[in-house]
Amino acid sequence: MSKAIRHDWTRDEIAALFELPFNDLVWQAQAVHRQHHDPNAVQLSTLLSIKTGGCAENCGYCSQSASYETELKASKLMMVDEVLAAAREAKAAGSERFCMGAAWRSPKDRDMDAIVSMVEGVKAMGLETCMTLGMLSDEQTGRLAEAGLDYYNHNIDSSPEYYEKVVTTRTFDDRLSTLDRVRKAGINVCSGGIVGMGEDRADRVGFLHALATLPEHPGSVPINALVPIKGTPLGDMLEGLPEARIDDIEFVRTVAVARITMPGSVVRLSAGRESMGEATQALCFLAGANSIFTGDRLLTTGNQGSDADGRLFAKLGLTGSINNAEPQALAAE
Ligand code: SAM
Ligand code: DTB
Ligand code: SF4
Repeated sequence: MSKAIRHDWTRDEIAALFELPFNDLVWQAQAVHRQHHDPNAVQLSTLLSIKTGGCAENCGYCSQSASYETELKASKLMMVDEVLAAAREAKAAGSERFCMGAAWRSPKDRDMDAIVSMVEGVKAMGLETCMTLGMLSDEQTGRLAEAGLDYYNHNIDSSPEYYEKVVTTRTFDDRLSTLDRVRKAGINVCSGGIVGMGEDRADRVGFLHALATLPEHPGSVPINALVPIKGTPLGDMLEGLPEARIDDIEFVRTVAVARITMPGSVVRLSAGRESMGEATQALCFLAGANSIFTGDRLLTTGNQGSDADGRLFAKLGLTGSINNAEPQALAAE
Protein backbone atom coordinates (compact mmCIF):
# COMPACT_ATOMS: atom_id res chain seq x y z
CA MET A 1 0.00 0.00 0.00
CA SER A 2 1.35 3.40 -0.97
CA LYS A 3 2.48 5.94 1.61
CA ALA A 4 1.42 8.83 -0.63
CA ILE A 5 -0.66 11.60 0.87
CA ARG A 6 -3.40 12.63 -1.55
CA HIS A 7 -5.38 15.82 -1.73
CA ASP A 8 -7.49 14.85 -4.73
CA TRP A 9 -9.97 12.50 -3.06
CA THR A 10 -13.40 12.45 -4.68
CA ARG A 11 -16.64 12.10 -2.76
CA ASP A 12 -17.29 8.83 -4.60
CA GLU A 13 -13.99 7.37 -3.43
CA ILE A 14 -14.69 8.42 0.14
CA ALA A 15 -18.23 7.02 -0.03
CA ALA A 16 -16.77 3.73 -1.32
CA LEU A 17 -14.48 3.54 1.73
CA PHE A 18 -17.50 3.97 4.02
CA GLU A 19 -19.24 1.15 2.14
CA LEU A 20 -16.46 -1.40 2.65
CA PRO A 21 -17.09 -4.42 4.84
CA PHE A 22 -16.12 -3.30 8.34
CA ASN A 23 -13.19 -5.72 8.67
CA ASP A 24 -11.73 -4.59 5.34
CA LEU A 25 -12.11 -0.93 6.25
CA VAL A 26 -10.49 -1.28 9.67
CA TRP A 27 -7.71 -3.46 8.27
CA GLN A 28 -6.94 -0.83 5.62
CA ALA A 29 -7.04 1.98 8.17
CA GLN A 30 -4.72 0.07 10.51
CA ALA A 31 -2.29 -0.64 7.64
CA VAL A 32 -2.18 3.07 6.72
CA HIS A 33 -1.84 3.95 10.39
CA ARG A 34 1.22 1.71 10.81
CA GLN A 35 2.93 3.26 7.79
CA HIS A 36 2.69 6.73 9.28
CA HIS A 37 2.43 6.46 13.07
CA ASP A 38 3.50 4.45 16.08
CA PRO A 39 0.54 2.03 16.40
CA ASN A 40 0.50 2.05 20.20
CA ALA A 41 1.12 5.72 20.99
CA VAL A 42 -1.67 8.15 21.72
CA GLN A 43 -1.18 11.91 21.92
CA LEU A 44 -2.68 13.55 24.99
CA SER A 45 -4.30 17.00 24.95
CA THR A 46 -6.10 18.84 27.71
CA LEU A 47 -8.84 21.43 27.27
CA LEU A 48 -9.61 24.55 29.24
CA SER A 49 -12.47 26.94 28.62
CA ILE A 50 -10.78 30.31 29.14
CA LYS A 51 -13.94 32.26 28.35
CA THR A 52 -17.24 30.50 28.82
CA GLY A 53 -20.71 31.13 27.39
CA GLY A 54 -22.52 34.18 26.05
CA CYS A 55 -21.39 33.49 22.47
CA ALA A 56 -22.93 35.49 19.61
CA GLU A 57 -22.96 32.50 17.24
CA ASN A 58 -25.89 30.08 17.06
CA CYS A 59 -24.21 26.69 16.58
CA GLY A 60 -27.08 24.28 17.18
CA TYR A 61 -25.05 21.87 19.32
CA CYS A 62 -23.37 24.32 21.66
CA SER A 63 -23.96 24.94 25.36
CA GLN A 64 -22.23 28.31 25.03
CA SER A 65 -24.41 30.08 22.48
CA ALA A 66 -26.33 33.06 23.85
CA SER A 67 -29.16 32.07 21.49
CA TYR A 68 -30.23 29.12 23.66
CA GLU A 69 -31.40 28.66 27.24
CA THR A 70 -28.95 26.14 28.63
CA GLU A 71 -27.93 25.51 32.22
CA LEU A 72 -24.52 27.05 31.61
CA LYS A 73 -23.32 30.10 33.53
CA ALA A 74 -21.37 32.55 31.38
CA SER A 75 -18.08 33.96 32.63
CA LYS A 76 -15.45 36.47 31.55
CA LEU A 77 -12.01 35.79 30.12
CA MET A 78 -9.90 34.06 32.79
CA MET A 79 -6.83 35.75 34.25
CA VAL A 80 -3.51 34.69 32.76
CA ASP A 81 -2.28 33.28 36.10
CA GLU A 82 -5.34 31.05 36.48
CA VAL A 83 -4.82 29.67 32.99
CA LEU A 84 -1.15 28.98 33.68
CA ALA A 85 -2.05 27.18 36.92
CA ALA A 86 -4.42 24.89 35.00
CA ALA A 87 -1.75 24.23 32.36
CA ARG A 88 0.76 23.29 35.07
CA GLU A 89 -1.74 20.73 36.42
CA ALA A 90 -2.34 19.32 32.94
CA LYS A 91 1.39 18.91 32.41
CA ALA A 92 1.82 17.20 35.77
CA ALA A 93 -0.94 14.77 34.74
CA GLY A 94 1.03 13.81 31.62
CA SER A 95 -0.63 15.98 28.97
CA GLU A 96 1.40 17.15 26.00
CA ARG A 97 -0.81 19.85 24.53
CA PHE A 98 -2.89 22.49 26.27
CA CYS A 99 -5.91 23.67 24.28
CA MET A 100 -7.53 26.92 25.34
CA GLY A 101 -11.05 27.63 24.07
CA ALA A 102 -13.07 30.83 24.11
CA ALA A 103 -16.77 31.22 23.31
CA TRP A 104 -16.26 34.03 20.85
CA ARG A 105 -17.39 34.69 17.31
CA SER A 106 -13.94 36.28 17.06
CA PRO A 107 -11.54 37.74 19.62
CA LYS A 108 -11.67 41.45 20.50
CA ASP A 109 -8.41 43.26 19.91
CA ARG A 110 -8.43 44.34 23.57
CA ASP A 111 -8.17 40.66 24.61
CA MET A 112 -5.16 39.89 22.45
CA ASP A 113 -2.47 40.90 24.98
CA ALA A 114 -3.82 38.44 27.55
CA ILE A 115 -4.18 35.72 24.88
CA VAL A 116 -0.57 36.22 23.79
CA SER A 117 0.63 36.01 27.43
CA MET A 118 -1.27 32.74 27.85
CA VAL A 119 0.39 31.25 24.77
CA GLU A 120 3.85 32.38 25.87
CA GLY A 121 3.37 31.20 29.46
CA VAL A 122 2.05 27.75 28.52
CA LYS A 123 4.80 27.27 25.94
CA ALA A 124 7.43 28.17 28.51
CA MET A 125 6.30 25.12 30.52
CA GLY A 126 7.26 22.86 27.63
CA LEU A 127 3.68 22.17 26.58
CA GLU A 128 2.39 22.50 23.04
CA THR A 129 -0.17 25.28 22.78
CA CYS A 130 -3.52 25.30 20.99
CA MET A 131 -6.13 28.05 20.92
CA THR A 132 -9.67 28.09 19.59
CA LEU A 133 -11.09 31.60 19.58
CA GLY A 134 -13.42 31.75 16.57
CA MET A 135 -12.73 33.71 13.40
CA LEU A 136 -9.44 35.61 13.19
CA SER A 137 -8.33 38.73 11.34
CA ASP A 138 -4.96 38.83 9.58
CA GLU A 139 -3.54 40.92 12.39
CA GLN A 140 -4.75 38.60 15.15
CA THR A 141 -3.41 35.59 13.28
CA GLY A 142 -0.05 37.34 12.97
CA ARG A 143 0.08 38.04 16.70
CA LEU A 144 -0.68 34.41 17.53
CA ALA A 145 2.02 33.23 15.13
CA GLU A 146 4.54 35.64 16.64
CA ALA A 147 3.69 34.39 20.13
CA GLY A 148 4.65 30.91 18.92
CA LEU A 149 1.17 29.34 18.99
CA ASP A 150 1.58 25.73 17.85
CA TYR A 151 -2.00 24.86 16.79
CA TYR A 152 -5.22 26.71 16.04
CA ASN A 153 -8.45 24.71 16.34
CA HIS A 154 -11.26 25.73 14.02
CA ASN A 155 -13.66 22.96 13.07
CA ILE A 156 -15.54 22.72 9.80
CA ASP A 157 -17.95 20.54 11.79
CA SER A 158 -19.87 18.86 8.94
CA SER A 159 -20.41 18.80 5.18
CA PRO A 160 -20.86 22.22 3.56
CA GLU A 161 -24.51 21.30 2.90
CA TYR A 162 -25.31 20.23 6.47
CA TYR A 163 -23.30 23.04 8.05
CA GLU A 164 -25.90 25.64 7.11
CA LYS A 165 -28.56 23.62 8.93
CA VAL A 166 -26.50 23.70 12.12
CA VAL A 167 -25.35 27.33 12.22
CA THR A 168 -26.64 30.37 10.38
CA THR A 169 -24.59 33.19 11.92
CA ARG A 170 -21.57 32.34 9.74
CA THR A 171 -20.86 30.32 6.61
CA PHE A 172 -18.75 27.31 5.80
CA ASP A 173 -16.61 29.61 3.66
CA ASP A 174 -15.98 31.88 6.68
CA ARG A 175 -14.55 28.79 8.39
CA LEU A 176 -12.34 27.98 5.41
CA SER A 177 -11.05 31.57 5.27
CA THR A 178 -9.84 31.46 8.88
CA LEU A 179 -8.23 28.08 8.26
CA ASP A 180 -6.46 29.52 5.25
CA ARG A 181 -5.17 32.49 7.24
CA VAL A 182 -3.91 30.23 10.01
CA ARG A 183 -2.10 27.92 7.59
CA LYS A 184 -0.51 30.81 5.71
CA ALA A 185 0.74 32.28 8.99
CA GLY A 186 2.59 29.01 9.64
CA ILE A 187 0.42 27.88 12.58
CA ASN A 188 -0.54 24.19 12.51
CA VAL A 189 -4.21 23.63 11.78
CA CYS A 190 -6.46 21.53 14.00
CA SER A 191 -9.78 20.99 12.26
CA GLY A 192 -12.45 18.34 12.44
CA GLY A 193 -16.09 18.14 13.31
CA ILE A 194 -19.03 16.48 14.99
CA VAL A 195 -20.95 13.39 14.00
CA GLY A 196 -24.35 12.44 15.34
CA MET A 197 -25.98 15.80 14.65
CA GLY A 198 -28.72 14.16 12.57
CA GLU A 199 -26.61 14.29 9.41
CA ASP A 200 -26.59 11.32 7.07
CA ARG A 201 -23.67 9.31 5.76
CA ALA A 202 -23.43 11.49 2.64
CA ASP A 203 -22.76 14.42 4.99
CA ARG A 204 -20.04 12.49 6.78
CA VAL A 205 -18.55 11.78 3.35
CA GLY A 206 -18.77 15.51 2.47
CA PHE A 207 -17.24 16.47 5.82
CA LEU A 208 -14.17 14.24 5.41
CA HIS A 209 -13.92 15.18 1.74
CA ALA A 210 -13.72 18.88 2.67
CA LEU A 211 -10.87 18.16 5.11
CA ALA A 212 -8.98 15.71 2.91
CA THR A 213 -8.96 18.09 -0.07
CA LEU A 214 -7.57 21.09 1.82
CA PRO A 215 -4.22 22.32 0.42
CA GLU A 216 -2.60 20.73 3.50
CA HIS A 217 -4.30 18.20 5.72
CA PRO A 218 -4.84 19.51 9.25
CA GLY A 219 -2.09 18.37 11.63
CA SER A 220 -4.84 17.30 14.05
CA VAL A 221 -8.33 16.12 13.13
CA PRO A 222 -10.72 15.97 16.09
CA ILE A 223 -13.75 13.74 15.55
CA ASN A 224 -16.40 14.56 18.13
CA ALA A 225 -19.58 12.60 18.82
CA LEU A 226 -22.35 15.05 19.67
CA VAL A 227 -22.68 15.59 23.42
CA PRO A 228 -26.38 16.44 23.69
CA ILE A 229 -26.95 19.69 25.59
CA LYS A 230 -30.43 20.36 26.94
CA GLY A 231 -31.85 23.61 25.57
CA THR A 232 -29.91 23.51 22.28
CA PRO A 233 -31.73 22.54 19.07
CA LEU A 234 -29.57 19.45 18.52
CA GLY A 235 -29.51 18.37 22.16
CA ASP A 236 -33.31 18.58 22.26
CA MET A 237 -33.58 16.79 18.93
CA LEU A 238 -31.62 13.84 20.35
CA GLU A 239 -33.71 13.75 23.49
CA GLY A 240 -36.87 13.28 21.43
CA LEU A 241 -35.18 10.99 18.91
CA PRO A 242 -32.63 8.80 20.75
CA GLU A 243 -32.14 6.66 17.63
CA ALA A 244 -30.48 9.69 15.98
CA ARG A 245 -27.46 9.16 18.26
CA ILE A 246 -24.49 8.15 16.15
CA ASP A 247 -24.20 4.39 15.90
CA ASP A 248 -20.91 3.17 17.42
CA ILE A 249 -19.92 1.23 14.31
CA GLU A 250 -20.64 4.23 12.07
CA PHE A 251 -18.49 6.35 14.39
CA VAL A 252 -15.60 3.87 14.04
CA ARG A 253 -16.09 3.89 10.27
CA THR A 254 -15.79 7.69 10.30
CA VAL A 255 -12.52 7.47 12.23
CA ALA A 256 -11.20 4.82 9.83
CA VAL A 257 -12.03 6.87 6.75
CA ALA A 258 -10.39 9.95 8.32
CA ARG A 259 -7.27 7.85 8.91
CA ILE A 260 -7.16 6.49 5.35
CA THR A 261 -7.80 9.82 3.63
CA MET A 262 -5.46 11.86 5.88
CA PRO A 263 -2.67 9.37 6.63
CA GLY A 264 -0.22 11.79 8.24
CA SER A 265 -2.69 13.60 10.49
CA VAL A 266 -3.24 12.89 14.14
CA VAL A 267 -6.89 11.82 14.46
CA ARG A 268 -8.38 12.70 17.82
CA LEU A 269 -11.16 10.69 19.43
CA SER A 270 -12.65 13.82 21.00
CA ALA A 271 -15.96 14.65 22.68
CA GLY A 272 -18.36 11.81 23.40
CA ARG A 273 -15.96 9.23 24.85
CA GLU A 274 -17.83 9.17 28.15
CA SER A 275 -20.86 7.59 26.56
CA MET A 276 -18.91 5.24 24.31
CA GLY A 277 -17.60 2.33 26.35
CA GLU A 278 -14.17 0.75 26.23
CA ALA A 279 -14.77 -1.59 23.30
CA THR A 280 -15.83 1.23 20.96
CA GLN A 281 -12.88 3.35 21.99
CA ALA A 282 -10.55 0.37 21.41
CA LEU A 283 -12.02 -0.03 17.92
CA CYS A 284 -11.39 3.68 17.28
CA PHE A 285 -7.71 3.22 18.22
CA LEU A 286 -7.56 0.19 15.94
CA ALA A 287 -9.13 2.27 13.16
CA GLY A 288 -6.40 4.88 13.49
CA ALA A 289 -7.37 7.34 16.23
CA ASN A 290 -4.19 8.39 18.01
CA SER A 291 -5.13 11.26 20.26
CA ILE A 292 -7.59 11.95 23.08
CA PHE A 293 -8.57 14.74 25.42
CA THR A 294 -7.50 13.86 28.94
CA GLY A 295 -8.93 15.00 32.25
CA ASP A 296 -12.46 15.00 33.61
CA ARG A 297 -13.68 18.06 31.67
CA LEU A 298 -13.88 19.05 28.06
CA LEU A 299 -14.94 22.71 27.73
CA THR A 300 -18.28 22.76 29.53
CA THR A 301 -19.13 19.05 29.75
CA GLY A 302 -17.57 16.01 31.39
CA ASN A 303 -14.85 13.77 30.07
CA GLN A 304 -13.92 10.20 31.05
CA GLY A 305 -11.06 11.24 33.36
CA SER A 306 -7.59 9.88 33.97
CA ASP A 307 -8.50 6.84 36.12
CA ALA A 308 -10.66 5.35 33.39
CA ASP A 309 -8.14 6.38 30.71
CA GLY A 310 -5.30 4.80 32.69
CA ARG A 311 -7.22 1.52 32.98
CA LEU A 312 -8.05 1.51 29.27
CA PHE A 313 -4.49 2.34 28.21
CA ALA A 314 -3.13 -0.42 30.46
CA LYS A 315 -5.58 -2.97 29.00
CA LEU A 316 -4.69 -1.97 25.45
CA GLY A 317 -0.94 -1.51 26.01
CA LEU A 318 -1.13 2.06 24.78
CA THR A 319 1.38 4.70 25.75
CA GLY A 320 0.30 8.24 26.29
CA SER A 321 2.79 9.88 24.03
CA ILE A 322 2.78 10.37 20.31
CA ASN A 323 6.55 9.96 19.91
CA ASN A 324 6.75 7.25 22.52
CA ALA A 325 9.82 8.98 23.94
CA GLU A 326 8.59 8.97 27.46
CA PRO A 327 5.57 6.85 28.39
CA GLN A 328 3.34 9.12 30.40
CA ALA A 329 1.60 8.80 33.73
CA LEU A 330 -1.59 7.48 32.18
CA ALA A 331 -0.10 4.32 30.79
CA ALA A 332 1.94 3.60 33.89
CA GLU A 333 -1.07 3.05 36.16
N1 SAM B 1 -15.93 29.34 19.57
C1 SAM B 1 -14.90 28.66 18.92
C2 SAM B 1 -15.33 28.03 17.64
O1 SAM B 1 -16.48 27.63 17.55
O2 SAM B 1 -14.51 27.87 16.77
C3 SAM B 1 -14.21 27.65 19.78
C4 SAM B 1 -14.93 26.76 20.74
S1 SAM B 1 -16.06 25.57 20.06
C5 SAM B 1 -16.85 25.01 21.54
C6 SAM B 1 -15.04 24.24 19.50
C7 SAM B 1 -15.67 23.02 18.89
O3 SAM B 1 -16.20 22.17 19.89
C8 SAM B 1 -16.82 23.20 17.94
O4 SAM B 1 -16.44 23.57 16.66
C9 SAM B 1 -17.46 21.82 17.93
O5 SAM B 1 -16.89 21.02 16.92
C10 SAM B 1 -17.08 21.26 19.30
N2 SAM B 1 -18.28 21.14 20.14
C11 SAM B 1 -18.93 22.14 20.75
N3 SAM B 1 -20.02 21.70 21.41
C12 SAM B 1 -20.06 20.35 21.22
C13 SAM B 1 -20.96 19.32 21.63
N4 SAM B 1 -22.04 19.59 22.36
N5 SAM B 1 -20.69 18.06 21.25
C14 SAM B 1 -19.60 17.78 20.51
N6 SAM B 1 -18.74 18.71 20.08
C15 SAM B 1 -18.95 19.99 20.42
C1 DTB C 1 -12.90 19.89 19.42
O1 DTB C 1 -13.02 19.43 18.26
N1 DTB C 1 -13.52 19.41 20.47
C2 DTB C 1 -13.20 20.20 21.64
C3 DTB C 1 -12.15 21.19 21.10
N2 DTB C 1 -12.13 20.92 19.72
C4 DTB C 1 -12.24 22.62 21.41
C5 DTB C 1 -14.41 20.76 22.29
C6 DTB C 1 -15.44 19.73 22.67
C7 DTB C 1 -16.55 20.41 23.38
C8 DTB C 1 -17.57 19.45 23.88
C9 DTB C 1 -18.71 20.12 24.55
C10 DTB C 1 -18.34 20.96 25.73
O2 DTB C 1 -17.61 20.49 26.65
O3 DTB C 1 -18.84 22.09 25.79
FE1 SF4 D 1 -19.76 30.01 19.98
FE2 SF4 D 1 -17.93 28.18 19.30
FE3 SF4 D 1 -20.15 27.48 20.66
FE4 SF4 D 1 -20.36 28.18 18.13
S1 SF4 D 1 -19.22 26.40 18.93
S2 SF4 D 1 -21.70 28.90 19.81
S3 SF4 D 1 -18.80 29.76 17.98
S4 SF4 D 1 -18.50 28.78 21.39
